[in-house]
Amino acid sequence: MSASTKSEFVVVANRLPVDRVVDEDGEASWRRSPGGLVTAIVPVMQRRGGAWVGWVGAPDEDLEPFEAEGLDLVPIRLSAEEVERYYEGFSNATLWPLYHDVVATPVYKRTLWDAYVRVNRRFAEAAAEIADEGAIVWIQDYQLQLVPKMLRELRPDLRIGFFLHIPFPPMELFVQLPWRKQIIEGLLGADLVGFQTADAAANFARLCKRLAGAKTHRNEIVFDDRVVRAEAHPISVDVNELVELIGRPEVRQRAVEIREELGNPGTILLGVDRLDYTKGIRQRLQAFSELFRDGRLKSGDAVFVQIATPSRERVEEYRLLRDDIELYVGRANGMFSELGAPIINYLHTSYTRDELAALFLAADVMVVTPLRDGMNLVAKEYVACRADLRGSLVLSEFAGAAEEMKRAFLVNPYDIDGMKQTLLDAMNASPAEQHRRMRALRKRVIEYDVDRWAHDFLQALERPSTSERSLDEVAPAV
Ligand code: GDG
Repeated sequence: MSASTKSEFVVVANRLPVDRVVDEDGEASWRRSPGGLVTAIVPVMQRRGGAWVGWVGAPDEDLEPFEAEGLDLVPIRLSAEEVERYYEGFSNATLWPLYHDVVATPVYKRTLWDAYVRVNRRFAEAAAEIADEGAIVWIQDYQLQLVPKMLRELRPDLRIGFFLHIPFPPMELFVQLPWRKQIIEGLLGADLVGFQTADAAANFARLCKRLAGAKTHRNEIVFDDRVVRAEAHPISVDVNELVELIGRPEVRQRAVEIREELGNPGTILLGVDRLDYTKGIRQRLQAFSELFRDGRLKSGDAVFVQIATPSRERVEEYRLLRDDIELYVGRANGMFSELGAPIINYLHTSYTRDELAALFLAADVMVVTPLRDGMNLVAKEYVACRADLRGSLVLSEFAGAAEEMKRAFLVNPYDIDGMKQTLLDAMNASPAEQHRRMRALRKRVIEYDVDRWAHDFLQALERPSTSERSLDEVAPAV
């Protein structure tokens, strides 16, 4: 790809959609990263001829734009200090806890903010450079909330969309942020700001009014003589990919083996999460092990498999969380297991998609109990894999997914007693009840998969803006 090539469609995300792989001879190449976002957006890029602006994932890498997996990739360089301050710092130690109900204490430090501004500007400049006249630019997630405004200043001709993958907090929490006005105005540089839920969009609109003096009318926000729309576009999963996986004989065979390896327990419960303090891993394991303490379950009745994928290991809170969970698992197993049959199988590692699909097939009860979550794709992946209409989903009310998945066994993860009862209800659900619930859940996930999500967002972004109508007409003074 030459430096002068321009693209009509540009995605801007913290990470590029490829990972570097090194073969046995030390030869490095790029492979498409797994994950719903990449799977959803890549076909759109292939149709439109798009470019992707992002960081390669390692510090101090100076790479020219390159092509991989048929994609035009524009790498952004981050120094080791920027990784620490912009990524581990402002993104993951400030914004992440603030946007997740302050379940950990956010770090507010001016040096982190300064790095966030500097890196956001670098992304905006790279996008401005690569975008064709009138191009569509789609910016992703909380690491890049200043990019819409910065990019609009550089390139007012562009059509700019932004999608936030994590929750957007209510005003009472957001106003803690010393740089709250800058973030709101940063996002208002977009034509369309997409959120996982209607509540998040409403929180944003309210803050625009309060902090930026914008006028709002339903989902339209008038700011700086432009109309910005705030809409819910709940992300989903690649149902076709998962259905193909569970159709493979080796995956089905592996599901049978998993049950055997676990000692053929009465019920297999499963949790699959990045090891993150927002995911409620500790709370669910506590509810489960208290059922043994109370004598409502005994060894052999049930086994909990908790996959905890390593995540953000350089951030202090994550190190503490790991210690906390591992101590808890050790204690619970020590107290309630029998020789050779731990009640909790805890695995701090990451697995292939095939192995995950086999685990989903083996699990009788999928337990998804975040304290707060933008959406939670694992809940949707489990449902997509249960073409047999068996299995039960226990789902936190505080996951974005709960808005669409009312037929799950919904729980408040802070209510340990309530969660204990719901786990038992899910374990004891009759096949007929499992069918009824799973059929309803699958209907939604199949109809509204990740292709549909990307398509709907982009269609909304391209829709002739109401700003072409009279502003007074769309936004009477409120
Ligand atoms: C953010 C928001 C929102 C997990 N372990 C392995 C593995 N995974 C895959 C899962 C799933 C993905 O990672 C995790 O997605 P989630 O949605 O559950 O959570 P976050 O990572 O926090 O994602 C979230 C999402 O963005 C999308 O907008 O839903 O709310 O927080 O796909 O299956 N994949 C593999 N091995 C593992 O060990 N291959």
